[in-house]
Amino acid sequence: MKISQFLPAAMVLVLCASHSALATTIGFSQVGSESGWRTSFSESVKAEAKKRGIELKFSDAQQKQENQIKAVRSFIAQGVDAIMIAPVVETGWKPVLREAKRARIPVVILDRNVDASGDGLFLTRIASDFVEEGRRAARWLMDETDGNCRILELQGTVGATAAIDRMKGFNEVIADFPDATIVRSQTGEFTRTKGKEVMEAMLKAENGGRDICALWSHNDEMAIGAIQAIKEAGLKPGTDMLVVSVDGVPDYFKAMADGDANATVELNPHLGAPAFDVIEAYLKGDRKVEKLITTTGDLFTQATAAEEYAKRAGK
Ligand code: GZL
Repeated sequence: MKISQFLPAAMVLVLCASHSALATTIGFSQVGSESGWRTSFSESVKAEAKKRGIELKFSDAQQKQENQIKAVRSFIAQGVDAIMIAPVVETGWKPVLREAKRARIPVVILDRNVDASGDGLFLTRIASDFVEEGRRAARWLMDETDGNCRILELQGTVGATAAIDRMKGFNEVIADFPDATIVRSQTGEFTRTKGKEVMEAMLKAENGGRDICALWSHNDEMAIGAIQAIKEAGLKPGTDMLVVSVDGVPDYFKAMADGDANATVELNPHLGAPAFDVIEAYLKGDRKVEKLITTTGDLFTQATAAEEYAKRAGK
């Protein structure tokens, strides 16, 4: 029995039109809010969704993969139109990605990678080239120290693409400098608190840091925590010990303007727009999409820190 037998044609047209005008619903599983950069990334995605009239179901996993997987399963059960995942670590994603594929729900990976690229389990990944970020940080430091530097390294989250690849890029460059050595390397889990705690321990183990030339931190958050530890050890960060990092968050520009840090490679947090572009095109039937869409960022130093901070503060 067709509804149109009961309703005037005009009302059936209105019903159809209103159905097709229903907002696209997208589930977004976010790592957490461990850093200023992550918060900017989340806020940027939410603002872009609002601008486009997309209904965004947002889940903060507090850096726990099991919470991310639960959220993705919930999105599948709710029958969302698409899913975006910013994975905390690379492994353990294939089962839930297969479930999304069986439910015919397209998935876009944002920022860090998943170990599932060969199986057609996601549409595309949108991310920065983390290896190049590590190379750029190392090139800056080698230029600054003529390749003669004993380095402490604060690693990001163990198993996260950003940590794996930044380390790879940095080590690739310093391999050409026999007098550049990473003397200690430990994870600070991308957080300010852990970065300070781990730096305190590394300084204690390294003669109070007196023979250390530089700190290489996989993100600004840990570097800001470490700067506090360097000061408490009686050293001047940015002078006695150079500080180089990645992300380009406002607080780090402030630290550079204050002379407490020296350089950072900016990481673009605006991943929502390219992700929504891909999803909206896919939902309209476009099946052509790059497997990787790369974002870029510049290296910033103290020379422009004050003006860059003024542009970013409070944003
Ligand atoms: C890298 C991203 C990292 C940031 C950190 O793209 O995954 O995670 O560099 C964040 O600030 O915690």
